[in-house]
Amino acid sequence: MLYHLLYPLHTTFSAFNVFRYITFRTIYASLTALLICWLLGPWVIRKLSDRQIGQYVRVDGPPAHMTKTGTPTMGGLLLLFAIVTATLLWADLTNFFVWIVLLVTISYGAIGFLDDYLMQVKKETGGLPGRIKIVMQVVIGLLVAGLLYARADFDTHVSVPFLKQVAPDFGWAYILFATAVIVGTSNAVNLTDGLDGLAIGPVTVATATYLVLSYVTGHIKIADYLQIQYVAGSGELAVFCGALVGAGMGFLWYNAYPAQIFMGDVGSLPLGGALGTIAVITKHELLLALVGGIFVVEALSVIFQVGFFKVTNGRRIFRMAPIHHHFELKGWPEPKVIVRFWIIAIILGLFALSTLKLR
Ligand code: 57M
Repeated sequence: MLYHLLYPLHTTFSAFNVFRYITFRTIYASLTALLICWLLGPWVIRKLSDRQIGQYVRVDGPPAHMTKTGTPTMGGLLLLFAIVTATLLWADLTNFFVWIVLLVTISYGAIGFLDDYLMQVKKETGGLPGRIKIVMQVVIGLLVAGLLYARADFDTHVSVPFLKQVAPDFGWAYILFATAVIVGTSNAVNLTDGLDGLAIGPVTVATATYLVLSYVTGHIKIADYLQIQYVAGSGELAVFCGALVGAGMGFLWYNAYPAQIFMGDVGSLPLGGALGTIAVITKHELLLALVGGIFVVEALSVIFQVGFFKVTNGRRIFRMAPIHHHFELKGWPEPKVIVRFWIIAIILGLFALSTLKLR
């Protein structure tokens, strides 16, 4: 909004010319979202506590988690408010991709809110049935992928990290592929959100990585120099990524161990959905498996655990899945698991960026 209100005044006040720059607006979207989370955090924690919206902790989890019972949850509402507000304030609102990512963020947030509400407020154990959750996510994913596919300039080739010459064209099947990326990332982040700050840390790192990827993909000269696909208008997604990074840091201030608040499904589902959508729009879909390697390992640990359990009639690969619980049960203190996962997330993000040159 500020871009539309203030940039046109640059002919009178030359200082307002700065609003034309994505870099400037990305930085201030980040600081705006950070401040919103940082300043409103204590009030949100108080309000959730007053309304007894506290986490129910399953008894079959790691014993150490029982002390977390009653921790205020649904903190994702604060994350979403900060991200959407900062994006509406600082992004170019005529940009189609910004609205696509906002659509996924808000709709997946609504699905998560419904799940949390049924579980935390209505005390309906299990919340929204998993099947209904997945169907709603897939429908939104197909809608978004269809809207992108319908654009005349949208390319259905899929770039492969490290291999400059390999970019298979998926054609109409790209719609299914893109939907799988969006829904898969959303649920992988959801599974990862099982220790204090364990999801928001890597999500913030991954989004910072896609902030850079969005900027270079939307910059015709840099894209040409790096020989990556140029996607006109995708640079504006850097402003959304900046808002998410700022909100993530602000939320982590309160979600850091020992957490004063959990994000709930209302936070984990949209964060992963937004990340998957940005990966699709910037045409770095497969690279997300590297950038979001923590989420991939978490999800695969569950898939292998459940599959092995069924095949061997009750034997397990891990002490408990997702894999963060395995390390907990091995005796790693929770903060050690969390920070070591953050370190790996940062390494993966840096390595993913280096693949832009390693092609
Ligand atoms: C999402 N939710 C956390 C919190 C957060 C199929 C199976 C793998 C499903 C999986 C599952 O239930 N996943 C749901 C993970 C939960 O966190 C809440 O959920 C929101 C995210 N969606 O925002 O509101 C618990 O995680 C802990 N937590 C923190 N700090 C945080 O900042 O400590 C969360 C955020 C919270 C809190 O204890 O209650 C979760 O773990 O449920 N199931 C599991 O992950 C379970 N694993 C399991 O059953 N493994 C089996 C099979 C099925 C693979 C096995 O290994 O044999 C574990 N989770 C629980 N109990 N709760 C272990 C058992």
